[in-house]
Amino acid sequence: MIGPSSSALSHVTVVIPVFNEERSLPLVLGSIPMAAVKEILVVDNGSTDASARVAAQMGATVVSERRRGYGSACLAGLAQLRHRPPDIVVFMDGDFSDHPEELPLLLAPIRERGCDLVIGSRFLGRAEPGALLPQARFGNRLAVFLLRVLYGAHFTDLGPFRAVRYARLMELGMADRTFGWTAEMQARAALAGWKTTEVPVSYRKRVGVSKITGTLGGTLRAGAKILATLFILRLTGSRRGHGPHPGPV
Ligand SMILES: Nc1nc2c(ncn2[C@@H]2O[C@H](COP(=O)(O)OP(=O)(O)O)[C@@H](O)[C@H]2O)c(=O)[nH]1
Ligand SMILES: [Mg+2]
Repeated sequence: MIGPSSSALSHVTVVIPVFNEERSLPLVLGSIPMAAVKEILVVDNGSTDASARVAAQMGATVVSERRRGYGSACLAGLAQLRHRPPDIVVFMDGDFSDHPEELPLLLAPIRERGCDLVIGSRFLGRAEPGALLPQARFGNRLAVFLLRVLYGAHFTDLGPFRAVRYARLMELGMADRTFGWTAEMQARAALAGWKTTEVPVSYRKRVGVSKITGTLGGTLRAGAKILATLFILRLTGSRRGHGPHPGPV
């Protein structure tokens, strides 16, 4: 059933990992182009604010994942979809940094050019001044450099706004439970020989305070995790690998 010509690839589900985003979620959910989307899954990762209630009120399906971490939340969202598999899953953050109305730009290369994964690049697009902190820019640059030299993969960003074929993603063996998730997906996609591309997307200052790149601890932890993910996967990953992840899940 996989392949650009075997279906219209019309079933699109959005997955939004969320930790305490009650203020931004209404804006995010309110600007997703619903004509292009069948379901929105908000994965509440133990929020102590009203994120889950706000999401449910606005018509999203709320999944609760107690194990903390960005990757944990994304994995929980994917697992939830097992019984109603979409053709395409779109990830975006819950902080209203991404521009959800740009979602159709991410779908087009999958539908029209048979791509498996489309990254929304904030570096090819327009990032509002101050939206990407210097440490985030530096970290991204280093990560995409490593993706190029270690994996031969050409990306300009590890952006959170991305579209991917769901069935393919489930075969990829994604395992990272924290902020290595985005880099892991791109590295595994390269190892598996996926057809990938990027489209320019816009990016603005988040609503509320950054929990990751806005703090020293968060930046160091996320940076270290991304680098470790890229090096370890290069050493352990299989070039052909559509198979399961060789390491612990
Ligand atoms: N699931 C999950 N998501 C998180 C966690 N921490 C932050 N996020 C989400 O990850 C996204 C990025 O976090 P953010 O604070 O904006 O970091 P920044 O983009 O580096 O400034 C947002 O949608 C957050 O809600 C966490 O521990 N678990
Ligand atoms: Mg953010």
